[in-house]
Amino acid sequence: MKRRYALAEAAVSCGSPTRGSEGAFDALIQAGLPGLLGDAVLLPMEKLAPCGTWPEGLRHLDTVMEVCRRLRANVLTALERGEYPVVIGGDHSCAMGTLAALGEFYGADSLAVVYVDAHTDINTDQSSVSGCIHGMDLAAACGLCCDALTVGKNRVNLLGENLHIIGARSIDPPEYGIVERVGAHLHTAREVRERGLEAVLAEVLPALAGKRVHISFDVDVLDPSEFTATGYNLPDGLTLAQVERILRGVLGTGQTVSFECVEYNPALDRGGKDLSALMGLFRRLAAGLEG
Ligand SMILES: [Mn+2]
Repeated sequence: MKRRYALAEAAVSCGSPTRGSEGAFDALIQAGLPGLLGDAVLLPMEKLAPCGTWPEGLRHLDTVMEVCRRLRANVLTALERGEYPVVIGGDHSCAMGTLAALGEFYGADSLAVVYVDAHTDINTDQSSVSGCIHGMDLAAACGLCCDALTVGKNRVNLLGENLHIIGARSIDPPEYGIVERVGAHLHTAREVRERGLEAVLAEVLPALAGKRVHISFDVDVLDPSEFTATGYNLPDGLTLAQVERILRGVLGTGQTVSFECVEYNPALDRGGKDLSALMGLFRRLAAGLEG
């Protein structure tokens, strides 16, 4: 039986240097996303006060963690009601809230994450140069960060071997070491280009067997020729068709338990071109979000 979708808002942008992605949920709702998802349940979030000046250290820690705590509670509510969470960021720091709920509900050991992103987001609070928390969510999920970045009662402790990053092309030097240390699977945009996407998927998809899978899709994985309404426009990205193929392949395993789309910034979307692209992608995937 099809589960009902729960569209959960993660109204946070100050885990990143760019304001505006906290408006993505409202933009997608207005564009008709709930209808596409069979009249999804809405789990909106009260917007917190705008982030002020740029603090030192872990940037806007309190705001980011407050959003993550609220998101964790909302995602848990959806899971307990038997709904299928679709989280709309916000910047990628919200993944800490989503993964806290998923780890708690399903058990971290049985959880795999397919992370489609131009970045690896696996800096710890120690290795990060920028202090931006949206670059630390995977390290936090793997239990590598300080307690201040723990969302629920306990760390998630996702196993690195269950982490599959696809499309990365902006990776900080320390992140390579962290990826290797935790045993995560990194498939860079360059690898996708050189070996072909099908070769990459032929490794990723079988490795998901027996797991419950969370898809975390950062729109900045897309090439700027097709999508620019996001904080980073990095050349040599993936095409919309490639992203659709990845998502369809992972959804096709029938093992996905949740989906997350982050970093769309409507404030940077002149004429709503990228909103249309994103809605098109959702439309083509809607039937198969549950696999
Ligand atoms: Mn990113």
